[in-house]
Amino acid sequence: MPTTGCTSPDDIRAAFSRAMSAMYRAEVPLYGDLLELVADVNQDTLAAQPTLADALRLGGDLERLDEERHGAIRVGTAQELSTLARLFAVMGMEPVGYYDLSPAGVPVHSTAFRAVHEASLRISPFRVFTSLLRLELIDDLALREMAAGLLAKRQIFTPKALALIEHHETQGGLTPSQADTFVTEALETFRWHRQATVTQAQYQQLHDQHRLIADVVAFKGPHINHLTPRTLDIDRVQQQMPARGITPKAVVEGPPRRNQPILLRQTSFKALEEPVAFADERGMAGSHTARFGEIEQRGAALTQAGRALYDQLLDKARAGLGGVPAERDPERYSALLEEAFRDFPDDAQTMREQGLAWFRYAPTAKGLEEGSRGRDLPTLLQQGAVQCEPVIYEDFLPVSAAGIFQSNLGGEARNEYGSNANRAQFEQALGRSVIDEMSLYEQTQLRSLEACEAQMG
Ligand code: OOG
Ligand code: NI
Repeated sequence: MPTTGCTSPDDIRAAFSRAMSAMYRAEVPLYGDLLELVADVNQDTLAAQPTLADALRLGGDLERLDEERHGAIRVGTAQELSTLARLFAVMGMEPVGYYDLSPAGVPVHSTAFRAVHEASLRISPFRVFTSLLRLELIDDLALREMAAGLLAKRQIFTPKALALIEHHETQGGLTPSQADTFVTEALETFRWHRQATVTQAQYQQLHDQHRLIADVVAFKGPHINHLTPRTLDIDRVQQQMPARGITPKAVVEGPPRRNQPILLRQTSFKALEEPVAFADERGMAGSHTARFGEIEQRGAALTQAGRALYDQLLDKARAGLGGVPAERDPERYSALLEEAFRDFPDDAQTMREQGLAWFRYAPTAKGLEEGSRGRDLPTLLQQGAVQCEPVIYEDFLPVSAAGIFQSNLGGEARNEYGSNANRAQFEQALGRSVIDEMSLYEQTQLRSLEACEAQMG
């Protein structure tokens, strides 16, 4: 717990998320257009579906809807990653989950920094998908050394940010004015730099190895590469994007459209080609393509059993493509997905009965009046004394993330790095272990049941 007189980490995170959004909006105006579209669609959806509004209110999701966004960055060294972990800790964000992107031909592994308690998530669900470049997967030794050398020379944090991180660690918090300074200083790490740190020739070498390597290595810092607002109807946003001058990728990643949304559906607009200046005087002005926009629709967090079923059905749908990339035949992929997911129950009650999703329980007015009277949970639910809503999924999906990476790296799946998960190595770089997301959902469900018990006796 923060010392008295300190700004709570949740409030620092909320302020940081707003500051980041404002910065990105100024840097990438198309993101602002996307925000407006999402806000319009959310409003229409809530107006058309009052029960959805009620469900969101119960879960504490309604007030946070406009606050909701995630971002992504890519860093180059263990030192950068572990310092980021300390920076995010000031804002109450911890590393949750391990994602291996190597099977998709992207030489990184990742985690998501986010708040872990439902009370904190309610204040600000801001999350950052954070990837660490894996130079060890690059065969070209000379290139690997050049990249490592460039990374060793840069400092992605400002001296003031570093000092405030340390202050937070030793004093247990930041005063309001320190918190303000921290937000401003931390933001610098995520800012776009037009000026590359490499010569044009070096950039080309890095880029030819993998566009992602140039993106991580050739600049002063890990610019935020996208920010993602949460929509209540992703298909509608996808459909309306072109009319607002935004070109979406062809396929929405994740599960198909359902009555009861599950996990996470995502789509993005193509990365922009932006002017950059190289370090050599003779070097001509060039361009770099990295930053994009994304939207997401979040649904129920699944239990291990639910997730296993999801993975199985997704595999089935993808196998049906017979090696043709989904982006090349979106209609067919969408049909395959619909078909495969017929085997996933599409209503909250069945999902609950089959143990496929996590739920948050709350007594109804009737239940509060009556008390539990020794009834068990199914009876209380059936008699309307307790209500429940699925816990919202707060994390990411590796196959979807790979699809987002690829569409913005301008390529299709390559399989040159094999399947190369190495969680232990990632955690060593991070300086701590990542949290298992399932345990977090389980705790949220448990706390809601305990609260029911306490209120109903
Ligand atoms: C991250 C891509 C993954 C998501 O939402 O799954 C991602 C990146 O491009 O750095 O953002
Ligand atoms: Ni994303």
